[in-house]
Amino acid sequence: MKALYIKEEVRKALGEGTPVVALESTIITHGMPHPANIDMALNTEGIIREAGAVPATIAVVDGDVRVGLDRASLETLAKSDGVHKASTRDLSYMRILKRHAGTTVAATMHIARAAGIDVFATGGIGGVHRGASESFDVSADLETLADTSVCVVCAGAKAILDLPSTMEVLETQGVEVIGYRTDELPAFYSRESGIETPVRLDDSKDVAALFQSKRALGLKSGIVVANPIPHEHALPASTIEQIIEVALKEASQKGIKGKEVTPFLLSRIESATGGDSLRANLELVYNNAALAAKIAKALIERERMHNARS
Ligand code: PSU
Ligand code: MN
Repeated sequence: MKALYIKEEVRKALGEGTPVVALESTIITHGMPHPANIDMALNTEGIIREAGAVPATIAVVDGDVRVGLDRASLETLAKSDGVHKASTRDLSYMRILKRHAGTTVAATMHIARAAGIDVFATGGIGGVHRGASESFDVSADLETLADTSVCVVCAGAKAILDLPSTMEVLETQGVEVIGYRTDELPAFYSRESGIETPVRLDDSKDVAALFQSKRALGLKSGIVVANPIPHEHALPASTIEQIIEVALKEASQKGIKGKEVTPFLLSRIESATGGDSLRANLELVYNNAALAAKIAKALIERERMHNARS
């Protein structure tokens, strides 16, 4: 049983120094409904290709950990009801059972790093849940960011989470949170959270430089690039907050726990906002994919310059 199945196109790109961008798959299997999910997956890969990089969507297919998926696998993941959600601790179990699973940010980061991919685009990262001081519900995404050297491009984190506590944990773990062309941590559907980002960079080349500098120092944690949703697609934070409060109450009444919490809240927000939040979600993912491709290209450029000098 091979640990990783890397698609030929991705393997070739990595060998030749063509930029590669990893993509997660829980967003496909548990983050949005069909058929919006398959459209999103294909469009996101298209945006990365147009920008001159190679997309590598990561998932578990029939128990195989795959880096780079063909269209048939993407469709299987997008369509089937019985697809699992795999974070880091679920990966080995999914392999033994030969299941299909979407990989979370944590699992995708781990696999990307093992495959030699430095840049990863997603929608939003997981974090500290509201009420975590009672429930201990903190996403494994944060643990993995602490010890996995990957650049994660996202639109911040959803306000279903406790954003100030999430920022505290990232600080403890040595994870830079870079506001891309913003001083404020974006909150997924909206550009505002009221929380300042510790670092602001306005150029993808500077993001690449920071990431490389961090590696050069031997620092093992990842970095988060928080890229706000474009103005024209953003939703007002106050509308979303009201919906989240209702969804959180319902989750606690129903006793939703563990890895079911995030998908439950996401689907409630989706239905309460109608098409608006889904459209916003798609647009922010596309925006992140385009930026991730730029960062991946800038990183390769820097590596070339470095090798030419030495
Ligand atoms: N946040 C979103 N959309 C998502 C997720 C998070 O806005 O689809 C997914 C990501 O895959 C993330 C996972 O890694 O949920 C976090 O789940 P948990 O909170 O169970 O760790
Ligand atoms: Mn959790």
